[in-house]
Amino acid sequence: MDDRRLSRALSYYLRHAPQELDLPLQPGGWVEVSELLEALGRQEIHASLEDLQRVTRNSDKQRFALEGTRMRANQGHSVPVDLGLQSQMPPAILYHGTPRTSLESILKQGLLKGQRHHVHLSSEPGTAAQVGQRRGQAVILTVRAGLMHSEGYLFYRSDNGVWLTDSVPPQFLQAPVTSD
Ligand code: HQG
Repeated sequence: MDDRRLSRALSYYLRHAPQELDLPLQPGGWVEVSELLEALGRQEIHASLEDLQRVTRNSDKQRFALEGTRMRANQGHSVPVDLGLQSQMPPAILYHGTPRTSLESILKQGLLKGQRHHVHLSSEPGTAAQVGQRRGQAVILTVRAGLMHSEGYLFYRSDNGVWLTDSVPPQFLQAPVTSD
């Protein structure tokens, strides 16, 4: 299995479907590497510790963490998991990239977390553009995170630098910049 497919499989099982591997997530989203490798093997995904280390190291967005004997996805879960993140003060402005087709609904309803645990925000517009472009022509929304924080909204920062919050009401969103 090439690294790209292994990375996809790890994202899927560690964020969304640990139960399919019969592998309960420990607090923080961790699983034992030995058990993970064995469970992957049962799915005909044959990988070694070195493969996990390489995929973790090379993940463009630092999706995974390997610590001691354990591995986890840093964020993006849809299964219940407590990542143990402390809320912190965000920068004044954060960015969210989304396909143009979602814009009207977002400006009406605000940003909603959907299947994930949080709305994902980026500190750089470039990163937000990449996220939005996954699904078509992207627009980048500016989020007045500092103002939200001063009004009591909580923000978290995942180990790989993604800013997370529960929702962003429309009054904290600013007109989008088109990315080409
Ligand atoms: C949109 C990937 C209509 C939202 C990425 C997004 C990121 C609304 C989609 C990470 C809406 C949800 C997260 C509303 C939000 N009306 N559409 N009211 N509120 N949306 O994938 O932020 O590769 O759950 O704009 O790179 O796109 O998985 O969130 O388009 O970092 O590591 O609903 O996932 O990282 O989509 O992406 P997602 P996202 P990984």
